[in-house]
Amino acid sequence: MSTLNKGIEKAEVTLKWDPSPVGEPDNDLDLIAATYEADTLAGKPVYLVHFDSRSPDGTITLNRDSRTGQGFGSDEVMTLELERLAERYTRVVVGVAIQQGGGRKTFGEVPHTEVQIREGYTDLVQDDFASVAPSTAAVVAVFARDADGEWRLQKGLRGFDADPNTFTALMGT
Ligand SMILES: [Ca+2]
Repeated sequence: MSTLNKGIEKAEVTLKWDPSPVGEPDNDLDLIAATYEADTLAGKPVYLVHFDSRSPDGTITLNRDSRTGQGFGSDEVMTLELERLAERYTRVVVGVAIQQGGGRKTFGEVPHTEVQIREGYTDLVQDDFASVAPSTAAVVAVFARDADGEWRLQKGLRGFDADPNTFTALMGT
């Protein structure tokens, strides 16, 4: 009977933002996905996907990354083939972190930041980070399996005051 309640099979996350003014440190935002097993200790992902880390089974892919936000269209793009994830993975948390190399930088200081999550042509999430303007990183969505094992989306941005590395340890909590 679960065919009537089919979950999300494949999702695409796109992120865009504006570059910093000439002479100022680059605006470098990173899309990050963290994958968890049901019995994982809170906050400890089994693996991470970001500009410097791939998923071991190729189910979550960062198709495009940017260190500056320059250029047209999306700056970072990530594809999550949720229906291909092994059953033991029960949760995937998607977040965005701002590189802090040039000093502390918040979402409020990066113009025209926008994240979208789509399944096919259906918009699941669209957000401009206004609600987390004082934060330096944010969870943007959580995909979690329901009782039937189907993937469901839990919406809602959650801001963190952490650098990207620290954020990866916090985003599952
Ligand atoms: Ca980046």
